[in-house]
Amino acid sequence: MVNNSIYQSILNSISNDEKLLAVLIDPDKFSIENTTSFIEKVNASVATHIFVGGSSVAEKATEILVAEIKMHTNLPVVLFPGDVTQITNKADALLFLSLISGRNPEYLIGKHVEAVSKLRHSKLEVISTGYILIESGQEAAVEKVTDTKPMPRENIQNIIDTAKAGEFLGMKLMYLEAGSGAKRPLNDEIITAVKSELKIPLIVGGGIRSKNEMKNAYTYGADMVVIGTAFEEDESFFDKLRK
Ligand code: 1GP
Repeated sequence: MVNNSIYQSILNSISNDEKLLAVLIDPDKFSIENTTSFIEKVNASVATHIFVGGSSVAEKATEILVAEIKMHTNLPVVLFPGDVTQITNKADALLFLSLISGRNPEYLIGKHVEAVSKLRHSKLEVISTGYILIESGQEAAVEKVTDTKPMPRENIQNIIDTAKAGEFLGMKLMYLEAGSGAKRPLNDEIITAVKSELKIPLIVGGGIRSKNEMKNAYTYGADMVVIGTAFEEDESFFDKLRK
């Protein structure tokens, strides 16, 4: 039987008109001693998912952190890996990312092939996800690590066509990204245009630092918002997002 419970629950939430929020934890920037208190805040907030991943993470750090997080929450823990080494069976699901804004074959198929030996007998729910990096005025870590260029903001048609191509290829989620720590989040025009083209759920992340920016992303069409840096920099942000 195909394990698709997390994906199915995302679809169910969307059909019930519920908005989703993922808190992104980068093992490279997070002190494991802080897990209990941080996850307590996540649990008390409107967050619906925990994403774990980063552009460059030490081997085993993800597995150790995910195991610790799972001891403190019932929220689904979803891997958002920067590399194959970050895949661990301790999580509930894996965003099987294809960097479709770029043209580096390693991030379109190479890493995926490498990942299979870890996934073949795993119970991790594998969710095929298109990942589109949009330029934000500064070089994103993803650009450096993957040696790809982001898509220019102005060329909206190309962004839409890329997202739609991902959907036609069978991707189950589309992740529209301004890059972690982006100075400004994606604008209404881009989110609205992409949303209007897609039948699959739309995830939006990068540079969202206030409740207002989060709400805007939902209003423009995001089904799920991902926030990482704002929580890393100031955990009191959770107080504004209490259930
Ligand atoms: C990064 O979209 C995520 O991949 C979250 O971005 O860290 O800017 O919130 P921030």
